[in-house]
Amino acid sequence: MALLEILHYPAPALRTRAEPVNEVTEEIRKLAEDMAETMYAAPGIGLAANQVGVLLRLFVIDIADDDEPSQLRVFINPEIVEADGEQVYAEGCLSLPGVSEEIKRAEHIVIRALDAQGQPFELSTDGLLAVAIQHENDHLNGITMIDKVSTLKKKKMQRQVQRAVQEANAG
Ligand code: K1U
Ligand code: ZN
Repeated sequence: MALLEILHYPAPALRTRAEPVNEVTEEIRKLAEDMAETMYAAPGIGLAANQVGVLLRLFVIDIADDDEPSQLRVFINPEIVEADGEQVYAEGCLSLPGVSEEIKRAEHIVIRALDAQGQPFELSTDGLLAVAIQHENDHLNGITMIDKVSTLKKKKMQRQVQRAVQEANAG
């Protein structure tokens, strides 16, 4: 397995719609494994392929707490087929370091996707898992949290990201 570089806003890949995966091959499974390792190392609860510069429709999620067994989920060519209700959650984003912002999303969703074996599945879920799925699905469509806030908040978030990246580069 390998750690991948996580791109930071405003990298062009974060603004680009990803393409469907044609076939779930060993190469795609290896990418999903590397993305999972990168997500755990960050640490984070999700990671979309755009965030590591790969423009394919695939993301990984694990919302298990540190004291729980890991529950890695791989979503390939995901489609949110139902979305209802409303919830607000203070989200983070590994591509927007230093930022936490309350984002309004659907409370309950139904998603269809392929798993790492290429098998179709459907998941009906709510709460944090639904938030994380919507966040990662937005990444695949070239949308980040910064596109969901007011112009004033957007400017604040851009400054926060610049500062966090500078601090990280300074060591
Ligand atoms: O896609 C990403 O940028 C990953 C992002 C996912 C996410 C977090 C919160 C709400 C919606 C989507 C993150 O994982 S940010 C880091 C984070 O949430 C976290 C980090 C350490 C422990 C627990 C959570
Ligand atoms: Zn993100």
